[in-house]
Amino acid sequence: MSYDLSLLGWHDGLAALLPEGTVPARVARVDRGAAEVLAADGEHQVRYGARVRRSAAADPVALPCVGDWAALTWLDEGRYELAEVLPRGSAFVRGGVGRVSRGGLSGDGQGQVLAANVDVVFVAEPSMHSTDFADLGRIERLVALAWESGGTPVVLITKADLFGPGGEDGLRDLLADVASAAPGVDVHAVCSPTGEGVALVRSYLDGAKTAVVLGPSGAGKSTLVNALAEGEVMETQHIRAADGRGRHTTVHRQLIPLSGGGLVIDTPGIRRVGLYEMSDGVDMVFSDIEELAGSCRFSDCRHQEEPGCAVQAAVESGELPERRLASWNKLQREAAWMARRTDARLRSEETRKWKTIHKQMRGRSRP
Ligand SMILES: Nc1nc2c(ncn2[C@@H]2O[C@H](COP(=O)(O)OP(=O)(O)O)[C@@H](O)[C@H]2O)c(=O)[nH]1
Ligand SMILES: [Mg+2]
Ligand SMILES: [Zn+2]
Repeated sequence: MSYDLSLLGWHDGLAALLPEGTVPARVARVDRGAAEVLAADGEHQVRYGARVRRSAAADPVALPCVGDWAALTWLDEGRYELAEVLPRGSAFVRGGVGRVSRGGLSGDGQGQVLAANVDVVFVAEPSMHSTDFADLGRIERLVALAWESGGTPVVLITKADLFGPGGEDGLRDLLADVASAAPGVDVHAVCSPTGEGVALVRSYLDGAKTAVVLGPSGAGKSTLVNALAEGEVMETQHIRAADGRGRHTTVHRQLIPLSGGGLVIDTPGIRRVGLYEMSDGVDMVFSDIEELAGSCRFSDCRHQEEPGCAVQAAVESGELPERRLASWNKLQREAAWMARRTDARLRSEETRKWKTIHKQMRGRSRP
């Protein structure tokens, strides 16, 4: 299997960055210290060179990740090595996850790159999740991260069929609610098994664009990726027929090239996405609140109990849903907290660095 690099998104701007004597390849998947890459001469399993390992040890953000463009060098022993990660056009970074600390917020201030060089971020949210409707707060959070990544968010309300026959009104209302939770963002209803909306989703990848699909587990992300790829490339969740146990769920992030160009990255459900150095993203998702805030009496209004608050007035008049102001507050606090964590980490790194230098100087001055 060989690849036409231009269908994988390779362009002249990247060619200019490629070190001499190396071969370009796109990272399709990573697995502890090794990557599966797509190159003009086929797929390869490559290990990381010394330079990559060194920079990743200093900062995990430098680790190769799915979607990266890499420079490969051919080793005498007859295999490629991943010598360098080319500068990223965009990166989807999440704060450290899995650690819940004081305040109930997760994150250790260390970012992790989920996907690189992504043009479009599909935020998949099921129209119904057991008995609950789509979670608007989760959409806001992922859309904020998407803006921050440099990609363009598009919200996909999956499993549109769950509204059932005659549910068109309910679905229309839901789409309207989602549209107001993500101003300026395209929102579409999708039902992958019937193919509804799939061609429209595919059109976002025209021109060899790269998309990542985010959303909770069970949203139908892998089913959508299979529909886009017109084949069973990703396993979807189902009860294993043989023993009736276990569910196939996506555990790896994987880049899938589509025939005719364009790529899509499938991801496991993200349970908790911390906001990492988030600033503009939150403002963009809450552009309606930002705009109202311009009419508040005080320029530093926190939209709580201040007199002349245009945001509170909009909540009272019903123009702005109360849920949305609460969500804004939550994400603002979280972003501020993340920023402080990151500052603290940078400070302690700085201190560590100086301690090492001082130790070395002392060592050297000793006779
Ligand atoms: N009713 C319905 N079920 C769907 C749809 N898309 C996916 N599913 C089912 O939802 C389950 C989870 O899908 P999967 O693609 O594995 O979700 P993922 O965890 O987001 O990758 C599977 O049993 C799918 O068959 C849909 O549009 N409608
Ligand atoms: Mg999946
Ligand atoms: Zn205000």
